[in-house]
Amino acid sequence: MTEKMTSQLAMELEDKHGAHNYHPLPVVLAKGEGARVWNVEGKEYYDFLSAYSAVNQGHCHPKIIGALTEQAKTLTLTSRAFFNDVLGVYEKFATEYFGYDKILPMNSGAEGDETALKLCRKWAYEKKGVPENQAKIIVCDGNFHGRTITVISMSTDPDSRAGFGPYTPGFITIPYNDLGALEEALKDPNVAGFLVEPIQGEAGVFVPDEGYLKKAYDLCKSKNVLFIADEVQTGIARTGKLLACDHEGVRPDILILGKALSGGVYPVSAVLADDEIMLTIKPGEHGSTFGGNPLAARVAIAALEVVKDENLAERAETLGKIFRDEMRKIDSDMIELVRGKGLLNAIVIKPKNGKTAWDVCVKMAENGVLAKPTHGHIIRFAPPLVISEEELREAIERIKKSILSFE
Ligand code: IF1
Repeated sequence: MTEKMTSQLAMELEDKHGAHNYHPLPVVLAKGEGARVWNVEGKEYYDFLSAYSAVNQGHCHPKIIGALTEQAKTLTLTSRAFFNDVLGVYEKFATEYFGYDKILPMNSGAEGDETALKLCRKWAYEKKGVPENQAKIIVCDGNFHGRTITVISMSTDPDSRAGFGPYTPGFITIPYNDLGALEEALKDPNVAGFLVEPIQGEAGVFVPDEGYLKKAYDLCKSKNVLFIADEVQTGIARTGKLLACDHEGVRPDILILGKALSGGVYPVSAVLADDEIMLTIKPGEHGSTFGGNPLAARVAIAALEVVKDENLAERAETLGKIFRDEMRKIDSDMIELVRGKGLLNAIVIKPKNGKTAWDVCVKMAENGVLAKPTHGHIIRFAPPLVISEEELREAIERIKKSILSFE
């Protein structure tokens, strides 16, 4: 390629040659470091999306990139037909880190969810005694677990779901944050699991009532039903604890992780569970070409070490409070509501003079802060957890200025 790259050219190339399954903000990024990214022309932004909470450890963290490049020069992929000398080290490290007997490594978050569903069904037939092909899994309205056919079969969002049928059966949908509905659904003896996001990310950072997770967990236990937490977005320090379930002292029977498990460097996901559940899947019954490769394993170890070394959970907790306080102080009737936990936050925008959350995001981008609207009227704010208080306050000023420009 001889033509000089510009933002315009990059957007034209994507439009012309790529599938049109996204509608991005007109910002073309070329470089990242910590909480900041730069476009092709060198304009600097604070990244308040963090690739949907994958880049919790900050862009191009030297320790994670070091692990990646070192391992990339040595051995990248063996498949699981053979052992490799890193996977077991990672498995020991990660199971001790999260407190489970076993880990099953995959790549994308959706694959993590698929794996958890398979594991739950297998457990239902082998341990709980559910009759063959009768297992049901309870899921929540407004959930987001990824893009595969089975995962969208659980979805209630028409954009994710419509036009892709027929759908996978075996799911019961109940309202989120509704213990009565859960109790009712649990009366079905063939229910094997309850899959839940501790905070619904895509739904607009919907934080359930305090005590919901704990009570939901207890209800599941009383019916011998597995409590399955999708912490792909909420996990790895994002909400102010290592896991969002930790806020209520809940230990999921099956835990799904992705995104920041690699610091956003490489697709790494995982499912964690104890032997009673995990060992129901036998050799040959599940797998992946790339899952558990030595590159992923090295990257994940480094990414998890960074979370502890740099106290990212505590940082998220403290900085999140500052962020919500400052947002609530902004004197604009466009701000209907500020909500969130740790550094996973959202503002509900009330349109004004025809200006919507999208216009606010375009204005923020002009002013050097990147965020993305979800469901039309909600803006999610999730900077890398390594952002300094000074950087955060500067970004807050830019956000304020952007919102007030519509007054
Ligand atoms: C896209 C949303 C976020 C997730 C949870 C599993 C997955 C995700 C809780 C699947 C993925 C992503 C995917 C990305 C947009 C994004 C997203 F707005 F769509 F909902 F983060 F909020 N569980 N979330 O949030 O993980 O297979 O993608 O690795 O465009 O699909 P994946």
